[in-house]
This record gives sequence, structure tokens and C-alpha cells, in this order.
Amino acid sequence: MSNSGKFKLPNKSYKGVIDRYKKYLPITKCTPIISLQEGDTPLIYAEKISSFLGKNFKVFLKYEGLNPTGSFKDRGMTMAISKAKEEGAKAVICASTGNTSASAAAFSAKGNLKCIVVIPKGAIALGKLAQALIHKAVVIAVKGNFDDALSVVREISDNYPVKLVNSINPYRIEGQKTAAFEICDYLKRAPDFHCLPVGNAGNITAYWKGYKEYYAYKKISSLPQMLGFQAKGSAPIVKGYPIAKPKTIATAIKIGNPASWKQALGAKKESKGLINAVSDSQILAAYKLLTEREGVFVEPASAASIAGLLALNRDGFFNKFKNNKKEFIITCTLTGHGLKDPQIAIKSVKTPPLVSAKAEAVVKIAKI
Ligand code: AN7
Repeated sequence: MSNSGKFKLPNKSYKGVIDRYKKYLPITKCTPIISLQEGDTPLIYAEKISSFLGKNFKVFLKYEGLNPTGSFKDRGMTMAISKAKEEGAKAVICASTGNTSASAAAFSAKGNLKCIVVIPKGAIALGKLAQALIHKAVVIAVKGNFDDALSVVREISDNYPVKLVNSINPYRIEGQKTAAFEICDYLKRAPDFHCLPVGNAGNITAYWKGYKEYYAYKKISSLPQMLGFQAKGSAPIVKGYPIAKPKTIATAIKIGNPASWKQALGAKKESKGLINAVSDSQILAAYKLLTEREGVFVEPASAASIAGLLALNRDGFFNKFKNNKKEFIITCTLTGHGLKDPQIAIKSVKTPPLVSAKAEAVVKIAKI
């Protein structure tokens, strides 16, 4: 819908998730579509990880780090910002562990909205903070954690003319469900299992909604079991009570009282799935496995999908499906790009050696 002057966009070019899936989304002819051509992310076959599980397993990585702001949040944000524009909003607000704020800031820039971002002090990965700031959001840190920040923005949006664009906003969930559609369109069936990290629990809610809708539309004939993973120090859903002081190196999912807690439990129960916890060291091991063996760079929270999958495999969860004639498809959402958190990447590797600028010095160290 953008005004591109005399230049006509080619008709068949990709225009983002709202344009592709408008039939399944609550938009009207009057909705101004604010898009950065988000979505249409690759589903990468993970050869090494598949081999860990066994011959009749195929593991695919839904690489959401390739969205325009580097995370899955863009799918929901195009909907939330477009609907905010339709409703005449002038400003939006969110609390964030980083990715929501980066996405809200970018889509607000595109849609000419003021964007206010409330973040927990000192708990945002560097790349995400840079994004919110460079897109000119008003960024405010609070002395508290994500859950405190979320209650502040809820109160503000209840009392002032600013639209809340956290995943409590139902349009966020609507946009995010398109990831499930893409997976089914690509595979031409539903996966048997779907693994993903769980923080505020919006994404597991959205995927499950997407799969159920595609099933209702007869686009797929089965539903996956949803396998969600929280970080051990921030695992309220696993423990069954809110965590006052959540802890984990995966700052994106450092959340003690998820807004979509009930919906996440619904997805788990209806899909006969589970929500488990993985330790920081399991997350880091999966993070390294993805980068070193699969060539895919994600942020730590995203690696929780793979950490959880490998832990389930080790514990025998998949044993009853092994050596079966049927082929099992497992999809894992990799929610954010590795460049979001360069500090953790640098911390988890050795500092490169410094040698004189001579061929023999490099050859010696590189063992050529
Ligand atoms: C990379 O940006 O909550 O369970 O404020 O950034 O839908 O919350 C981010 C969450 C997983 C968890 N992976 O998804 C925020 C925020 C990454 C994330 C999650 C987030 P939800």
C-alpha cells in the first residue's frame, strides 16, 4: 500500500506476511499495511542434528533471525503497528527484553509513529539496544526486571493515548501465527513435533493458534506436539509459580511471570506436548552446536529449542518413534539472530592470536 510514486512494484514480488496471509488475518481493505517484507524465512534442514535423533527423523530449523530486524517479533509487529495506524494511534509503547523493542522501533519508524520502549536496566543484549536507539525510539530503562517493565507499560497504556504492542495485544499473536502457516506450506504437511523457546509465551500461543487454524481450514491433516523450553533459572511455567528474580544468560527469555501463561498451558495440553526447562550450559552447548556444525548463528534464547530437543532425545522421549517406518518431522524455531548478542559470542570463544604481518607467522598458527 506504500506510495511508490511512478515506480510500480512488480505484482508478484513478496510483500510481507499480511499480504501473503490476509485471508487468515483480521484486516480490512482500510487497514494501512506497514510492512518491512518480514516473514518468508528459510526452513533449513539440519543434517547433523537430525543424525543425532536417528534415520527416520528430519529436523528443520525455522530461521527467524532472517527477519528484517533479526527476530520473529516482526511478524506480529507488522500486524500490531498496522492496526494501531488503522485505529488512529499516534504512539505505541512496549516493555521488552530487547527484540520486541527493536521490532517496534523499526516498524514505528516506517509507520511514522512515536515509539516508547521500557527495558529492564542492564539486561538487554547490545545489538537490540542499538536497534531501538538508532530507530529513534524513546528508550527508558527501569530499575527492575522485564515483569516490572511490563506492568509499567500496561498501566500507562490503560491511562494514556498510547497503544500497547507487547504480545498481550492480540494482533501480535495474529501476525506471529503466520510462521506456522509458512512451515506447513513448505512441508506440505504439519510437523510431528514443534520445538521453541518460551519467555512471555506469546510465540507458543501464536504457533498453536496457527496450526489449529490451518487444520480447521483443512490445509493440514494433523497437528504437531508443541515442545516448549524455558531457561532453568527463569522457568515459571515449568515450576508452576512466578519467579521473582529470574536468571539466565539467555536474556531474551529472562521472564518470571509470562503474560500468556494460560495460553501456553493450553497449547501444551491440547497438543499433548510439554514445557520443560534447560540449563544455561545446555543452552550454550546447543548455541555452539548450531554455529559450529550447522552454520546457523542464533542468540542464546533461540538455542533453547535445540537444547530442549537434545535433552528429550537423551532422555528417551523419542525412543518409541525410532526405527519406525514412518518419517518424523521436527521443526525448531530459531527466534533471533546471533548478531543480536555479540558479547556472548565473543565470550564463548578464544581471543584470536596476534602475530606479525608475515605469511609464515599466519601459516604456522593456522596449521596450513
Ligand atoms: C529471541 O522482546 O519477550 O515466549 O520483550 O526475543 O513469545 O515471549 C522476547 C522473547 C524467544 C520468547 N526468543 O518468546 C521481548 C521478548 C527470543 C526472544 C523469546 C523472545 P515469547
